[in-house]
Amino acid sequence: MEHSFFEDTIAAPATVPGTGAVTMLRVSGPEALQIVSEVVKCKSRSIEDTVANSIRYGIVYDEAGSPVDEVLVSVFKAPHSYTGEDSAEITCHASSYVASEILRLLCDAGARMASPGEFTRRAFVNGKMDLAQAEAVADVISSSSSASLRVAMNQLRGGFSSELKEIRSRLLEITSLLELELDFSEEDVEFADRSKMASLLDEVIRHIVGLASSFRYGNAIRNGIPVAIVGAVNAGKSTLLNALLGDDRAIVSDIPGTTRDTVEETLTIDGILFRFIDTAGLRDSSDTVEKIGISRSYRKLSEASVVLALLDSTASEEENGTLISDIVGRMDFSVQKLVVLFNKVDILVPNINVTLLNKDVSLADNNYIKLFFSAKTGFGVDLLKKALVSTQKDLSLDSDQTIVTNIRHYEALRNATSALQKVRTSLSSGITPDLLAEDLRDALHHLGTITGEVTPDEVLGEIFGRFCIGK
Ligand SMILES: Nc1nc2c(ncn2[C@@H]2O[C@H](COP(=O)(O)OP(=O)(O)OP(=O)(O)O)[C@@H](O)[C@H]2O)c(=O)[nH]1
Ligand SMILES: [Mg+2]
Repeated sequence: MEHSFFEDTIAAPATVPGTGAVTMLRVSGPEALQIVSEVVKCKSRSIEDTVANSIRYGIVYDEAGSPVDEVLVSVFKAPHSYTGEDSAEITCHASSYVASEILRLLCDAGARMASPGEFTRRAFVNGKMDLAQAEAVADVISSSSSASLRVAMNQLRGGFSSELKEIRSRLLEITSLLELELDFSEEDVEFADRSKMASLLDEVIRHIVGLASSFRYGNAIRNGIPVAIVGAVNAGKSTLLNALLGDDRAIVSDIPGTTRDTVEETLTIDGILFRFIDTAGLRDSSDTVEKIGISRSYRKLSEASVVLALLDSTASEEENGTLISDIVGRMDFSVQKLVVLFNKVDILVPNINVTLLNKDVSLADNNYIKLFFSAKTGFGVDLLKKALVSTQKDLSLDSDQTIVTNIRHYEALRNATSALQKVRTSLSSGITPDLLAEDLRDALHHLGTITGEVTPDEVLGEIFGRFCIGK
């Protein structure tokens, strides 16, 4: 077949068996329609003779001639299908027995079971999408917030890829300037305007560095914006986690040092996915295990995008002051935000109206938000949620901005940057064009691994192997 590189036909369920009303089985390959025609019998024309992009009703019979199920078949013809091959999607009743019977009949008729991600891999190999887009398919499937969906959709629709294409063509422009020079190297002339090249290069480097630096945010929206809950022992950190989740997730007790390991849980607030990390209380401890826990608390503190510092309002000002300076001293305010919660106000002032107490709280763009709070009664939880959303306000992206969410892409961008920086240094030190061209090619290579132009087979296998079967 003209459009495909594959000779065999694959089949697999594309829906989770056992749940829902129907199951969809996908068949793709040069013999897909022939095979489905054998298995699904229609009243008039066969599936094979059906026009593309239409849906047929048919009945599946087993070898003995008894009906297995009544199904609907969507017919696609190469190259206008997900994989770029002839394909069919059979919708049957969601009985795992029915599905496995139909799959068995399909395999008897010449198909074979698909391995994980094989349909998408075919779509990639057949040029229906590049590698970054194929990876976005998995991201769309696993997206759990509007932000992560938006980023994945942008990548799926080729936003990232077209940006890379632009970068690539600029680098090719520079490379061709250099190559022109190489062709005439005998004559010892310098064609390429070095300062023009340098400024072109600076622009490209800035662009790539910008993309790479979006990864911190991209990673956050994919896995949840990390919010570390830190504070002294017994301050109420685990109570706070439970209050936010509305669930008894972490153990709460009045014994200091209850939480030893970190406890993580995600929650979507206003379409933003947050990952809350309850940590071991900070104190001087001689207990080996607790000490390990506390060092983890500090690590989570420095890795978090938002630090929720929980103070016990009944503790002394001095104690709280020491704690806060310890926490603040470990933060980087250029990338981290701090929310200070004065917890247990219910003890401090019984019958207090916390809403009134917090009425002057400004959620404006400062790095520091202060709230009176009670994790136990839930006073202030709504305001805290608003505050958390407000900490992410300046990060809200316009919908077509490219955000890098994939560590593989991030590493490729980093590698491309360092190759280009080498070119940049060489440029000013007057190194010969052949060496410059080599580093440029290196940078182009790294960029090419993102979209899959030069991605080795093992890497492809690893990427598609993480997909589910039927995708
Ligand atoms: N009155 C009152 N008690 C609270 C509040 N928050 C937590 N507590 C109590 O304080 C004690 C400690 O709570 P935890 O949530 O376990 O405290 P923690 O900060 O996780 O403590 P460690 O895990 O030991 O570091 C428990 O008895 C809670 O019921 C609050 O807002 N008001
Ligand atoms: Mg705890």
